[in-house]
Amino acid sequence: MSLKNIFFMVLTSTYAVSSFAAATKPPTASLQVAPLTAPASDVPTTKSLQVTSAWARASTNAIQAGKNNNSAAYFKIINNSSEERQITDVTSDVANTVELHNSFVNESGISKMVKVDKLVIPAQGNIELKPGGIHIMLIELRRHLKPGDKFIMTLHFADKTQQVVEVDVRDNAN
Ligand SMILES: [Cu+2]
Repeated sequence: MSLKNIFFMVLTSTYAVSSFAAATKPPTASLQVAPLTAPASDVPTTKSLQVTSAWARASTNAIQAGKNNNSAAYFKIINNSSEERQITDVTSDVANTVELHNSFVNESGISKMVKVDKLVIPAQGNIELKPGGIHIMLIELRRHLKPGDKFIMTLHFADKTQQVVEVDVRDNAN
């Protein structure tokens, strides 16, 4: 075999290895993102979570600098799968900061909130976020949330998947 042929073989095998590596690259996280148009009550599959009754408290004032312009979002989430799921983060463009919160009443009878790291949805179970309990805290709203408005929140799970939720803005009293 001539030196030229050996050189050619090395070249082609290098090419084969690199193209194989490219073809077997794991899918990027963006492939797992639900489309923005997905309705909140998407039909559940064995892998997915069903989110129902997603709503957020209307903000009391138009956004003004220095005002207490926070809100909170609530929903029920049902896990039909046989695996526990954990919400580790929530994002939305309606607020500068979005946090997972739990409410409790302290020994003086005063209602307090505490930030939590994650929300665990047990296998074949559900959790309900509601006023006075677990909620999604929307801190420093970027716009006034009026009753009848809708906005999008993205739930981020510990397994790196995401789920988009459409949230209805409602009056506090309703
Ligand atoms: Cu809170």
